[in-house]
Amino acid sequence: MITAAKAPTTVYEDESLSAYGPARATIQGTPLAPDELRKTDAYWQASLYLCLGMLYLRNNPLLREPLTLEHIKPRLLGHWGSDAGQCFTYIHFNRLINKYDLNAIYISGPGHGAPAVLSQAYLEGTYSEMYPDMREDLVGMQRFFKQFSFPGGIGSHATPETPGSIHEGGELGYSISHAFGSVFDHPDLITLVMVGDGEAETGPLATSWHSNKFLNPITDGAVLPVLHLNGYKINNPTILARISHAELEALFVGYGYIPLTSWRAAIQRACIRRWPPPWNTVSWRFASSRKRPGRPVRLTAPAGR
Ligand SMILES: Cc1ncc(C[n+]2csc(CCOP(=O)(O)OP(=O)(O)O)c2C)c(N)n1
Ligand SMILES: [Mg+2]
Repeated sequence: MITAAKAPTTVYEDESLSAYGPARATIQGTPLAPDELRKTDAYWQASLYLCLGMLYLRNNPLLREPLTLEHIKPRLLGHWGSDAGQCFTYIHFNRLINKYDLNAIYISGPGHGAPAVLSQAYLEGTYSEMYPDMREDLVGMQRFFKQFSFPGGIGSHATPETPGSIHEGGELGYSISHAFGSVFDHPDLITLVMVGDGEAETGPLATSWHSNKFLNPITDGAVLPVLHLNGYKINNPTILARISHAELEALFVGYGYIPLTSWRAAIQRACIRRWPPPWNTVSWRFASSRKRPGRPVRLTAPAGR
């Protein structure tokens, strides 16, 4: 018997996601207190500043002097594209890890956007702990910026030197497989995996959405894939950001996920909920009307470009 998959109803049924569209909030209420929201937003802005600093600056890290050519890296190597979305997701996931005392890891599919994870390591203090010459002061920040993708420094992808890194960034396609591998036989682990929309076009990644068929919800942990629809693979349009939103949702329903869509403003106010066994998974929810447990995939809005 063939049963038609029922796609969840979206709040914006008639509106397709556009890489150029406005930020839209889809949740009701205010899960974050105003002060918490302000601080989280400030942390995000600081992260973005660090990302830009790594990409462009070799000196004058806090722009205390008027910017000159001498301060700018002569050759730019590095990706901005996924940095904003990755920082955003990382920060909010961190907030939830603290709030719910979760045992969790973050896997960066677009590991080419290394400034995202490096900025977090630096702000958390682990970078300076591991590399004491890169302290959280003016001199340390200058070194931290300059070394990024620079002769004698570190790579532009999330390389093994990145504190806490166990997944080499750079070769696209394996993030979902690694995420599922990480939770097999680890029932308490939640792995959030960020997938670039360009990365999603690689053969290995396109196939690996089906890894959910191998997951035992009782003996394994949970994977929370976040698809980052920033619309581009470097500067070329991505397929998943160009099909209609209904088609995109239907695709993921077909893969066996419950797609939840968050626009930038919605992510900021996203809340988390743990379902009881046997689902044993975490569901990010932006609309309280959704009561169905499952294995969600999040389709994240353009925030990177
Ligand atoms: C297997 C593989 N093929 C090609 C590349 C070259 N490459 C680096 S980044 C990138 C685009 C990735 O797009 P996306 O995941 O959307 O990241 P964004 O450009 O949005 O940061 C490509 C094709 C690669 N790193 N690995
Ligand atoms: Mg992209």
